Amino acid sequence: MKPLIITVAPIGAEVTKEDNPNLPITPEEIAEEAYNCYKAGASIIHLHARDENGNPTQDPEIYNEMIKLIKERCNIIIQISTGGATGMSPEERRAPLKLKPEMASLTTGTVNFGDSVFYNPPTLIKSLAQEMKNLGIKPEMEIFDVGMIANAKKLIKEELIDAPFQFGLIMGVPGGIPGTIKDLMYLVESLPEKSMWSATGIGKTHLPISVTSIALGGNVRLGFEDNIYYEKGILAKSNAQLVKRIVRIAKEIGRKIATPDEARKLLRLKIK
Ligand code: KMH
Ligand code: ZN
Repeated sequence: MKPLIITVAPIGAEVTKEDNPNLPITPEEIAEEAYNCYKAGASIIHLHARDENGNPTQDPEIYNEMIKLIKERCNIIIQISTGGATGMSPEERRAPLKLKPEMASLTTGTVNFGDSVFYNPPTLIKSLAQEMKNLGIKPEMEIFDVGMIANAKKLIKEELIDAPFQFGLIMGVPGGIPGTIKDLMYLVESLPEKSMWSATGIGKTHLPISVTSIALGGNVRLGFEDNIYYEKGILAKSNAQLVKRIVRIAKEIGRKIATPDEARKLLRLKIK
């Protein structure tokens, strides 16, 4: 099996310090957390940004500051969010692409998101994919429900995405595909040829989805964006604590851990 690529998503847009006081918010806190996760074995960081009040923002200046501080510490791959938070405008969401990160997320469909709607109409998906292609940014196609794979295949057919096609299977969002093993198998079997994938399960689905993905030869995403608990009723102390556990499990079942440079090679990233 190929080495395991671990993506950490330490911030997200929805979780607050009230939910877990260990949530990193400021660029300094986020950079330190990135470094600790890198040391623990993460090779990609999925980045969201928060303003000085802790609210989600897509302000490129804040992204720029975070990226600078992270790059001073380590060579973890930066994947910025173009999803931001529900309700943000397309212009806000795409703004940090101008920083030319190595990777960016690209959700390929609209989905109910708890009590909100995460709105991704075809014109937006296509224009984000085109912009990423023009800039040489590798998209990670975020799949919250099965129809999004069909939309991703359309982008591939239109030659807007280069192989290997990187998919992030984000399971268990209320409104999206549930986080069961059966659903994971269905998503994986529905992916096109030349795909790579990582999976994450929201909340209590986190561990079963992670362990199954590792055993199947897929990759994993973890972190406070998806899950703030270490175990039932016990909050995680840090994102790095969650990375360390996955590294232990992976090693026990014979998966090596990819370094950022190994992940760059496997994903064929273009931007240095
Ligand atoms: N915060 C969600 C509404 C992404 O980063 O691209 C969207 C999200 C996906 O987190
Ligand atoms: Zn995200």
